[in-house]
Amino acid sequence: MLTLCGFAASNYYNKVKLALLEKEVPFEEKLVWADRSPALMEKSILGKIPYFEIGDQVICESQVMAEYLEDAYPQKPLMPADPIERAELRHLIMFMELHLELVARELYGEAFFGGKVSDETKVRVEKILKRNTAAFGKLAKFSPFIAGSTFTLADCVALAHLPLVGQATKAIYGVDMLADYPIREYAKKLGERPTVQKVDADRRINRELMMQKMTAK
Ligand SMILES: N[C@@H](CCC(=O)N[C@@H](CS)C(=O)NCC(=O)O)C(=O)O
Repeated sequence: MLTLCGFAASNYYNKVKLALLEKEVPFEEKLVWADRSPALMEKSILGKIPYFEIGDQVICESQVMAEYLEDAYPQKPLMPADPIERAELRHLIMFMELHLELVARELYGEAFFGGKVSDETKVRVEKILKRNTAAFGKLAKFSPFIAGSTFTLADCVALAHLPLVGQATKAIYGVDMLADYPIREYAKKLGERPTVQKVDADRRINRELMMQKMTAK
């Protein structure tokens, strides 16, 4: 049995979970907090979640996990067959992860968790995000899906990450730096899918639990 390990408040966890649900791959979930415990570090070399346990085998990194699913469960594909189209889809995914989410992630401590981010970091991140959010329009289609007319792995990524990037920039700079894009409408439309509703319901419950754990510390 395929086991998805991690916690449902995590955007990377939810990217993979949505792919599993969309592809109708049977799986179990195991709650693992990113607590750097020896047990976690043994599975995931940087102590990051999500990861898969498949018998004794562990697969880390959400994109590697998602592409493993494409290889192992080719039914209900979330990537096109054509190599060029696959490359374009990977480009869009990589752009959202490297150039939007990973950059905005530096703001999350203050935006979502009551921490403090230095002014130097805020200035640096804002400069990078200005450039990257402007360029994003050259790749994202929203017609109605992020990569065009069909639901793909890029939608699992976009739904997991884009709202966070918007919320984090709004919280730190007072401006949603993705406001030029129809993300609210897009998320609402995709929110009609039972798979997306399931991921979101579990995310809310787990986020409550995570906040309780953090305040109890
Ligand atoms: N590149 C990784 C990123 C995963 C990631 O950053 N996960 C966060 C939770 S959303 C985490 O485990 N953070 C704990 C840490 O970095 O120590 C992936 O795609 O799986």
